Amino acid sequence: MDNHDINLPVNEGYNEDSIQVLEGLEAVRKRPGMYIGSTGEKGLHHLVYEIVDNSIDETLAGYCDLIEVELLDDGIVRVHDNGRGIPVGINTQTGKPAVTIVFTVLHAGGKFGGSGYKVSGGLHGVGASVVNALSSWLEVKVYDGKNIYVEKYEKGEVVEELKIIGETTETGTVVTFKPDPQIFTDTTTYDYDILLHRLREQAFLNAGIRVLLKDLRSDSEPKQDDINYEGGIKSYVEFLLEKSKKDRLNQDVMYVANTIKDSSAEIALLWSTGYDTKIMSFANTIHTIDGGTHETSFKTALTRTINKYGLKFKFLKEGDPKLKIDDVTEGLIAVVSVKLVDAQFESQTKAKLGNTAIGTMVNNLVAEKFYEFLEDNPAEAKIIMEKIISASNAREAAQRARELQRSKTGLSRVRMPEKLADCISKDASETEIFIVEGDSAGGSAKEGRDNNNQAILSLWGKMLNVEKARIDKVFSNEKLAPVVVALGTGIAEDFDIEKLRYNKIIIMADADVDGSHIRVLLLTFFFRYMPQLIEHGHVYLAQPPLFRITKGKQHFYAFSDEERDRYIEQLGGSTDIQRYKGLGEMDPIQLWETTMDPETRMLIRVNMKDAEKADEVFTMLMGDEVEPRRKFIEENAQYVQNLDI
Ligand code: TTJ
Repeated sequence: MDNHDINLPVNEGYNEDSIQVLEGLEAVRKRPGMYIGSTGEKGLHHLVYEIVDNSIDETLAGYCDLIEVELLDDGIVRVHDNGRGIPVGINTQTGKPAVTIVFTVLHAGGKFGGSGYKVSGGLHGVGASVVNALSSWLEVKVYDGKNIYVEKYEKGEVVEELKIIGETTETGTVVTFKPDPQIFTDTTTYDYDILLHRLREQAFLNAGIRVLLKDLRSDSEPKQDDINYEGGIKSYVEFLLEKSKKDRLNQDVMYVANTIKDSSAEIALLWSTGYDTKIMSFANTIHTIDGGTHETSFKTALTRTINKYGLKFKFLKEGDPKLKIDDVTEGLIAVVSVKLVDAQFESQTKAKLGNTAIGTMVNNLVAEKFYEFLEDNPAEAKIIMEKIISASNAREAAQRARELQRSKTGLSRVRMPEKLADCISKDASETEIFIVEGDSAGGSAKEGRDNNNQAILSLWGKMLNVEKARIDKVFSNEKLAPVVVALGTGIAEDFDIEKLRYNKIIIMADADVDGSHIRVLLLTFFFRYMPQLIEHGHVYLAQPPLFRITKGKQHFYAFSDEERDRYIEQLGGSTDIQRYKGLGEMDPIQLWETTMDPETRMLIRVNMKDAEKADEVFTMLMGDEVEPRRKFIEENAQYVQNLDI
């Protein structure tokens, strides 16, 4: 879609007579909040947006290709564009120049009560007079290709009437103003980054506009940004992806757009490999933080379309549970931008769009064009469908797990898992739980521990075939259910760190393939369902030794080949070396000495990076590609001293 189509002036005959006079300005200084939201920092910055919006309208009409915003000393701002210039001719209704009316009459606008443009941002283009009223002084210069005009105001009133001050061949408008410190009592200092953020947003939403933002204040470093995105909202999605620090799931940003009469809708979207959802919606370039008809329609239409495609192309079977909005939007980054005449804003913050017709338009756009896109790009569609179905499976499993958990907590006391050998202390700040794979290792750990503050949970059941298992299946398999019950926190939305029953959660597994699997599985599970555990540093990996070196009555433990060789050398040979193939080979005393005794053991605290890595390995292990899986198993088959996750 060509953005430049949207904002053509209503009629070519738009001129000084198109301006209608509606009401006076006194009200603005009396109740500034009514017009700019607040007189704090937000309101102060709003003044700039109100002025710049006028230049953007001129750009979108196709008459202007550069807007400069300069921050000067004393809180003064200058906005300069190279458009046609505000009309200076006399308006017949009032006998005043049109430009004077623009700056001195509230709600002055073009014909039909609008701004002279079909679609306009800001307060429908009425903002110039509001800015003027709230400024100690304001000066407007108009270049009309022949003459340079200037008019000056103080607190909204004309102090020097429009006059010619020179000749020019150029066209454009320059507005310089100083926000009134009597109104903006909190601050009159502009924040460069706030302006940059908003102007960048505008540049994304109006593909092709170019804004130069300059900081020329003597007390700050000279700064400048040249903001221009030819890719429009597609560039916006790329920008949001970069900010999310996630990888893209599908290659290209998808883009669909439609224009019907005076309304337009455009959507850009991409899935990342992450789990968060980022949907930014806009109406007439105003960020609708509370969403509204356009955003709701987007989400429901997207979900319906994905379900339809999934059924038609056999990703889903008839009778499978329907994919939900939460599944479809997991990892989604999208920008929805609609432009329409007479936008209705609702909600407390006026940041929710209410027009129902635009919802229908967005719905049809997704149902038709996005569906077509999926049909035309089956490879991309497959990647997306698989991600969504995996999200759906995980959600359903979490749901089942929560129900299980709830039904258990419904009892007066939660029944602890059978395989938990709990500790005596109930003071969670000093307790530890060792999660141990395998009954024999569990047995040794149970005997060797300090039962005052150390609990042992042995995971039972068949060793899990991680390659074939999905995390949700694993959970419903009840492999992980005892872990959840023992920790006491609940998972996902129900997670409550206050309920954590142990300060340290220590994963104790062998240094072989099966051990790697259980580590990867547990860390992935924590990462996805209880990330706070890792964020708060509660999760650890135990470090069992690989060798026991005996000489006479002395014995030593080595955690690597190198360490073993060093001991042998130091002890001068004829030593007895025992190699531990697994935790199960250690007797309780050995296990305590080497791995569990807080005085001598080594623990590795897991951070979010480790967990993320485990999550990636898990995804790889579950995936279709055989080669990386084979490699992982090969590498891990030789055990590892350093972490294999
Ligand atoms: C309107 O249609 C006839 C030709 O001029 C059009 C117009 O008003 N263009 C225009 C206004 N360009 N730039 C502005 C403008 C720029 C600033 C910085 C501030 C204001 C209030 C308007």
